[in-house]
Amino acid sequence: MNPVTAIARPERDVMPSALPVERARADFPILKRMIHGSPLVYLDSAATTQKPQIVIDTIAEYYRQTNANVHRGVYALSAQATDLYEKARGKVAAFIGAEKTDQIIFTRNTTEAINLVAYSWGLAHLQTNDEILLTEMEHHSNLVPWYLVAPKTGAVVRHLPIHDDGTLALERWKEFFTPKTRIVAVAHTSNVLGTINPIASIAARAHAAGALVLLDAAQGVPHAPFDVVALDADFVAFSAHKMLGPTGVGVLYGRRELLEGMDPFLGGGDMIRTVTLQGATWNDLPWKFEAGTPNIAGVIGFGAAIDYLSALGMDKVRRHEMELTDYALARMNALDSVDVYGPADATARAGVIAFNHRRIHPHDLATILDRRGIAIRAGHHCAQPLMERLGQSATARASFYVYNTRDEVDALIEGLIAAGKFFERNQ
Ligand code: C6P
Repeated sequence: MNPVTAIARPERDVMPSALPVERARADFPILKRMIHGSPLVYLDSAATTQKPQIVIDTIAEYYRQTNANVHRGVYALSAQATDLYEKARGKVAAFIGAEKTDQIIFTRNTTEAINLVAYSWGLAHLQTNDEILLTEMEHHSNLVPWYLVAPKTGAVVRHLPIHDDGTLALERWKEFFTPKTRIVAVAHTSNVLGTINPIASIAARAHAAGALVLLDAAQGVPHAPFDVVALDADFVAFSAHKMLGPTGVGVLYGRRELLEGMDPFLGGGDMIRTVTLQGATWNDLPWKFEAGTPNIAGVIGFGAAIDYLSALGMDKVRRHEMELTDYALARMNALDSVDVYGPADATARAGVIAFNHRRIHPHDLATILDRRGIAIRAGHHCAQPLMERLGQSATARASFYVYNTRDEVDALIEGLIAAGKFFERNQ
């Protein structure tokens, strides 16, 4: 394909997203930054999202007006801090359709939430030769905790394969899901391929055989309406920082009877009912799993992020990302020099696109694009087994969120074409 054809923008225009993107962009102060003399084009929201002014202000206001420890003081300030903290828990519960607020446990991030389940549930329930079913597309956060816990229990880890198009090979389910499978721990959405997995169908299969289902929803909850009851998940893990909230706050949702039956993951202040010289008893849910002073300001800021996303409307967020992804896929597929990974159809995937330039290493590509103000991620994306399956040591990756525009996709494509020309000239 000649470069002129490559630059041509596809005619396949879709209905413009109902999301007020330009208005939303004004809410994100960082988007006004210039990087190497060009406006920032931030295409790495799968790693972490930018924060709207309201989240930044809510955190600052908490420290200015309400800072005190939670669940401890009888004085007004502590009661107010506790109230804000617990209200944020309620917002998270409503956002994902949890039946009860006490099913929401605040952790540091998705990683800690999955470790909590692997240790607290896994150590108590897994036995020799039990099986833990993961998939080939998992992030290290949903691999390594199981690799740590399995040998302590004698359990075995298995991985459901994927097809070349980046979808799960569910037709091979019976080969990998056996009478010994106790838990299926699976990404709701791949952080590399963008694949949105058929969770309700996976949960139905697992539950029919008495196994549990844990969802790594780090790339799921932030991007579309999410209903834990409809998905019938037993555990769901996700991170605030991937949905406009601050770093240092994650969530574990759990089915109540499971959480009630589990021992604490960490011990210390706030998670106990009584402590004597002989031992201790545990607090009620959810505090049983929240040892020590939590990230109070972060949780309250997360509540503001949830309000912001809810006001935008998660159905509109999903549609906006799907339209951008459809547009970006069309433009990338028109470039001879670029290979795209994951499902071809934007309706089957989230707004994350892993790709490689045939002549340029992803790290070089990311560096060249950075000179134009374009931030993409390059590397193994904490998914080394998936890289091996793709036959790549690394890929480039662009990911979208509520503030990204078609013009930014165009800037990426122009950057890719310019990088190709630059490499041809310098070889
Ligand atoms: N993926 C990415 O650039 P933490 O770091 O605990 O908030 O999230 C871990 C995690 C777990 N599962 C999935 C599917 C993820 O995408 C991530 C984070 C980032 O893809 C950082 S490696």
